[in-house]
Amino acid sequence: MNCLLCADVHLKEAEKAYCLFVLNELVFLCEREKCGALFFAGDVFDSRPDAEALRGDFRACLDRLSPDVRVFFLPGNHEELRASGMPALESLDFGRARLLSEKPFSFEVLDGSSELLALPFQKDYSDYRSWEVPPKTGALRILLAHGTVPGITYTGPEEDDDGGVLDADIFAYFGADLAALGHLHGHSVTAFGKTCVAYPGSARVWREGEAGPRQVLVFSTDKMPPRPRPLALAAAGEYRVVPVYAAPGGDLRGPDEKEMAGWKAADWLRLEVSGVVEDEVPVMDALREMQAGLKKKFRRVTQSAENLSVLQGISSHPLARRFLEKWEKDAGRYSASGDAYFLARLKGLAAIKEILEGKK
Ligand SMILES: [Mn+2]
Repeated sequence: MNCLLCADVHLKEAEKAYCLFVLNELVFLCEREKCGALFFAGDVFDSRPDAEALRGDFRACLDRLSPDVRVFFLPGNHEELRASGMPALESLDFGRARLLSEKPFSFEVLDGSSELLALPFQKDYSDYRSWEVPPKTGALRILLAHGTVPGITYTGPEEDDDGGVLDADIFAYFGADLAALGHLHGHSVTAFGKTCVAYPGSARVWREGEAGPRQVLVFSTDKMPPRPRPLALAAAGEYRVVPVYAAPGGDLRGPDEKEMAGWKAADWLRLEVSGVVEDEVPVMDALREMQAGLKKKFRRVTQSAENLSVLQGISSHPLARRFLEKWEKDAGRYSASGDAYFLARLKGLAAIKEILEGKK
C-alpha cells in the first residue's frame, strides 16, 4: 500500500483560500500516487478556533478522495491553541479523517503487512516504558507523532519551545521502522538505528524563513526498509528572500520582470533592502511602495531594512564620488542578473563609510 505523509498544514481561517489550495493539492497527490492511506502528522489546523471554522472545508476536500483511502489525523500542539471555551476536538466532525487523539497512544493494524502506533502531541512522553503497546507483528511498524527528537533533528531557537520532546529511544523501544513525524517545519529523512526518522516539513509556508520547496513524503508499506520519497507542493509556493539595492540618493533596484517570471502568486517575498544612503525616510517610503505593488501579485510580502545604513553627505564626498563614477563605468563587466554589481556598490560604500567615520 502506498501512503502519503504530510505535516503542519496549519489550516488557518485568515489565510483560507491559500490553505485550502494546498489541501487540495495534497488530495490530488494522494490520488495520483494511488495511496491507500493519508497521514496528517499534527498541526492540521493553526488553532482550535481554526479547526472549528474550517472543519467543513476540510471534510469536503477529503470527500474528493477515492472511497477506499483511509485518512488519519494526529493532533499536534496547535490543535490545542486558543482552545479554552472551545469545543473539544473529539466533538468536532472531521468527516473521513480518523482522529487519533487518544493519549498516550492508539494502535491499529493497517493492512496485512503494516501497523500504526500513533502518539498525539503530549508535553511529556517520558513514561513510555509503562505504556502497554502491543508487540510488533506486522512487517512494518509506523510510529506517527508530533514533536522534536534531540540528537537527530535540529531543535534550535526558531522552533516552538512547548515540550513535545520525543526521546529517540522510543523508536527502538517500540520497534518502529518508520517514525512519521510532524512539528519541525524543515524537511529531513534520517536513519537512526533501525528506524527511518522522517519529517516531511510544513506543507505550506507558515512563517518567515521557511525557505525551499514545501513537501510531502510518499512511501510503500510493502518495501523494507521504507524509503520515503519527497514530492513538492506547487500550491504552497515558496519563501523568497529578495535583495533590494538602495542607491545613495534613495533610488531602489528591486526584482525585475525577468527575475519574477518563475515566481508564483502563492510565494512569500521578503524584501531585504541594503545600501549606504543619504536619508532613510525616502528609501523606506519607496520600499513600502514597492511592497504595496508586489502585494497585488504575491500572497505575502514582508520587508527588512537591517542592512540599510545612513551617512549624510556620502554621495558628495570626493572619495565616494570617484568610487561611484568607476562603479557606473564598470556596469558592462557584470552579468545580467546584476546582484554582484549592486553588491559591489554596497561593499564599496560601506568601506568608504567606515573610513569616513574613522573606523579604519
Ligand atoms: Mn507546526
